[in-house]
Amino acid sequence: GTTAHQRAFDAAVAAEERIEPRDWMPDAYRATLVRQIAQHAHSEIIGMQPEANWITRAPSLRRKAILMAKVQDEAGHGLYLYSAAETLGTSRDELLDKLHSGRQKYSSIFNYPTLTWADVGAIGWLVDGAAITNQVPLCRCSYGPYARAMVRICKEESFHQRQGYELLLALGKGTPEQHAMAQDAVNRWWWPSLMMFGPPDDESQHSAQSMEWKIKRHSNDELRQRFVDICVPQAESLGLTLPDPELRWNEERGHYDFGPIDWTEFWEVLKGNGPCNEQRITQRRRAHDEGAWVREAAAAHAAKHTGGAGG
Ligand code: FAQ
Repeated sequence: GTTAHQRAFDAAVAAEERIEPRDWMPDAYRATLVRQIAQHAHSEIIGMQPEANWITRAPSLRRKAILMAKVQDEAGHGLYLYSAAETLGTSRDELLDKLHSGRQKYSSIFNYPTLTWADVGAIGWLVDGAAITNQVPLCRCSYGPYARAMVRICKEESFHQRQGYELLLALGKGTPEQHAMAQDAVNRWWWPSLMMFGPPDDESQHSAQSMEWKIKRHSNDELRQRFVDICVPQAESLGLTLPDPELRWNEERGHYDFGPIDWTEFWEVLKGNGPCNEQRITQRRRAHDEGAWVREAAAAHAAKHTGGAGG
C-alpha cells in the first residue's frame, strides 16, 4: 500500500510545493535528480573547454574579457549544481569519479570542435540559447535546491546568449570573409544544438516519469520546437541562414516545420564516438589530477581552522 510518506510527497508535488533536502522522497526521485543534476553540472565544467580554446586568440581585449567572464560563469554554474546534487546525499568526489570513469554523462554538444572564432558566437547564440530554453522551465522544478540554482544560472545564460548573438551580428555584418566564417559556424552548430534537447519523445526513457514528478515541465520535442521557433527570426536578423532546406512556417500548427535529425549521430556521440569525446575527458582528468594539490591544501587549511580535529 501507499505509505503516509509517499502520500505527503505526492500531495506536495501536486500542490506545486517544493521538495526540500530533509523531506522524504522516493528513492527513484532522488536517483533521477542526482542523474540529471550531475549530468548538468558535468556539462557546465566540460563546456568550458571548447570556448577556452579561443581565450588566447580572441580578436580584441574587449572580446577576451567577455569570453573569460563567460567561461568563469560556467565554472560557477558547475559549482552551484554540484552543491545542489550534494543536498541529495552524494559527494562531489563520487560524482567526479563517475564522470571521469564514463559512468555519468555530460551534454553531447561539447563533443564538437571549435574550429574558428565564429564558433564562440555560434555557441553563445545557439548552445546557450538552447540551454536557456531547456532551463527556464527548470526554475519551476519540484526539487527546491535545483530550481533555485536554475534562477541565477538562467540570468547568466541570458547574458551569454546575447554575447554570442552580438558577436555573430558583428561578423555577419562584417567583411565577406567574416560573414562566411559566421555562416560556416552556424551550419556546423545548428543540428548538434537541436540534439541537446535529448531523444524524440517516443524514445525518451525518463520523460514521462520526470514530468509526473514535475522535475521536467515539458517534453524534449516541445522544447526543441520552441527553440526552432525562436531561432528562425533571429537568424534572419543576423543575416544568416539555418542549414535546413525543410525549415518552413506551418500555418496550421503555428510552428516551424524542420527536417529530420540524425539520431544515429546523437547516439554515437553518447557512446563516446563524437569528434572530441576522447579529448574532452582526457583534458578533464588531467585538470583534476593537476588540481589535487589545491584540494589537499584547502582540506588542510579547513582542518586547521576547525580546531585541528578534522581530517
Ligand atoms: N547529451 O530519457 P531522456 C549547458 C541522455 S547546457 C547527452 O530524454 P532526460 C550550458 C539522458 O541523460 C547542457 N546525453 O533523458 C552551457 C539519458 O541517459 P541516462 C546541459 C543526453 O534526462 C552552454 C538518455 O539520453 N544541460 O551546459 C542528451 O529525461 C555553453 C535518454 O534521454 C542540461 O543538462 C544530450 N543532449 O532528458 C555550458 C539540462 N539528451 O542519463 C557551457 C538539464 C539525453 O539515462 C557552454 N537536463 N541524454 O544515462 C535535462 O533537461 C535533461 O536531462 C535532458 C534529457 C533534456 C538533457
